[in-house]
Amino acid sequence: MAYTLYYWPGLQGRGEFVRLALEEAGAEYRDVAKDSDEETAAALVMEQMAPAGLATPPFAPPYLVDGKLVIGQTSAILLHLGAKHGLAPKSENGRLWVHQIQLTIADMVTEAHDTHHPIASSLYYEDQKAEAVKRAADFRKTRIPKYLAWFEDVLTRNPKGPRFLVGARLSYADLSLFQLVSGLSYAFPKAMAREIEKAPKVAALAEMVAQRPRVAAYLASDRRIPFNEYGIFRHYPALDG
Ligand SMILES: N[C@@H](CCC(=O)N[C@@H](CS)C(=O)NCC(=O)O)C(=O)O
Repeated sequence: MAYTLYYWPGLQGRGEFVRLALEEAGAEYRDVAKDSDEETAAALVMEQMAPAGLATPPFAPPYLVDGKLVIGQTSAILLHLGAKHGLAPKSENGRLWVHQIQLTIADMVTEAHDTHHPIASSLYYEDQKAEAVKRAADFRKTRIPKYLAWFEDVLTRNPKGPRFLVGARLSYADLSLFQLVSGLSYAFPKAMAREIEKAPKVAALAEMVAQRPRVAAYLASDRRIPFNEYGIFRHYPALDG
């Protein structure tokens, strides 16, 4: 088994960005979240994060074990997988540009999470609902349009055309943008129906990624955990509009 992915069971979360890259690459991997019952899987994720003798313990899941390498941070995992599986350009400029786009996607993922947990991740949504309603209103009004406009602009400026974010080939950033658009559309169906119309190249990219044979097979399989209200992208009607 080439890789082991450690992530919380029962939700897509940030682990999904890694899964999409592994699936598109056709890589063999063990997904700890799906190996056993949820309690055992969660315990394993905690246990293996900082085993004795490991000098590079990740701060939080997802983390990927590749032989002796243990890599935390979604964007760092993707940087590694991108280089190994041809999911990023070979040039330093291209590699950095894909990484920069991924980090921007990661920023938006955190902001999406913070719409339902604006005060503390350790509190229930219901205990911070009033703040969540305010935070989500701003996210819908200013942040979704600003990020989507930036992704649209990146596609428009790509000298090789707007099919991919970078150059003329698929990169892990394209997979991640697909996941971001899917998650936002699940969480904020009303707002996204409005906003994605203003970003037609982003919408086309998301559609194109969904139709790639390996991604389509993965999405149709039981390996794809459905969106739910445990993950980052949660649909709470009070937060949409
Ligand atoms: N910046 C990190 C964030 C990692 C993260 O926040 N992981 C969550 C699950 S999605 C977690 O379990 N965090 C525990 C914590 O922050 O204490 C990444 O992109 O991977």
